[in-house]
Amino acid sequence: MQFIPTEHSHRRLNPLTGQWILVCPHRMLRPWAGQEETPQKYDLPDFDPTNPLCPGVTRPNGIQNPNYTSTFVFTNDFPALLENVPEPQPVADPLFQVAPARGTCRVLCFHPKSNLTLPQMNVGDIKNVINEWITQYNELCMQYKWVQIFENKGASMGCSNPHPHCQIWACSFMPSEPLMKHEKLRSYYEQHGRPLLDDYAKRELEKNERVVIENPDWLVVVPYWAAWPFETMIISRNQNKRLNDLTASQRENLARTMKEITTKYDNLFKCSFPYSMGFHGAPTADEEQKDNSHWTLHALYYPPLLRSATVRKFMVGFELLNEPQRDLTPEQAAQRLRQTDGQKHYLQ
Ligand code: H2U
Repeated sequence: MQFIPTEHSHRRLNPLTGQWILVCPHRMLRPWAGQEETPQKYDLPDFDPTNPLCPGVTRPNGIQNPNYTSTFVFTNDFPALLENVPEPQPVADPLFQVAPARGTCRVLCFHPKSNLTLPQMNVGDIKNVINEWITQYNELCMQYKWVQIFENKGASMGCSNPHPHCQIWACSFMPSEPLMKHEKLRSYYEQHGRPLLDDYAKRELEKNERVVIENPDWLVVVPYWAAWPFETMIISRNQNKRLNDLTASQRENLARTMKEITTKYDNLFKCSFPYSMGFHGAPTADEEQKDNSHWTLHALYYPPLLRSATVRKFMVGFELLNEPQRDLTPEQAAQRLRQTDGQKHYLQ
């Protein structure tokens, strides 16, 4: 029998992590009687005086937000990381290793209106968000090795507040996932003399099986090794290593690209598509002086929905105990996203 990737189970390697992904396309046919998600409501008011992220509102800690008209950043009132914490003593015992963890956490509101999401904002407003990310990044990257900008969108991805916002965590250490990527990217560069993601972007363009959006600055693909059903990656095509390398026109194009992919996401199942997304780039602070030629700036979108606005993928059982498993193939997911309108939002 001949191997057909859309019918037969197989495994794919993620070269950024060394992790294998199990692909089981035939599983899309099974019936589903499990949990159903509740799509995010759209009938929110644009201003809610009880929402601590809205302009002019006094947060539970007594601090009043300014009457902001664009973006607004504040230090998280419940930060996971603090700048001044006592450090644990180093431990020799290999079974009880401990390391210091310092940092700061910020919240960045995208827009004064609570009832907008990124795909519903105009390109100018998204550009303001990108500029604010870069301002924050420039400030934090002097002191911290790793600055993680991320958005949790939708309650099913752990978002606690419907107001459009993201978080920024700046860490005194490189967390496990980027550290693993740092090492994989470096060993590919040492072997091939080129950044892995530059090579990957070129190969994806040649193959043209998983490309969702393409423009001179950015390439959006469902990665060959994607674990989540409609996972995508936005890759810089300009050898940028970090967010603050972007020129004004690359930022503008990033705003358009983000609007397009998130519009496609919303249009796919006609709902406010939940996801966690964030940027990965070369490490900062004392790591910045070192050779980071192996890095390429990219953004990752991890959306949980699988079949509809209400049926999501669960990474549980086999996945937790063994390795991620996906149902439809990355090529099928890319084709569906490519065919979905990315210009006009379905609510427009
Ligand atoms: P999430 O929706 O991704 O959870 O982000 C909201 C963040 O806003 C969350 O980290 C912070 C929470 O700690 N927050 C404040 O800092 N102050 C508040 O008054 C409400 C929420």
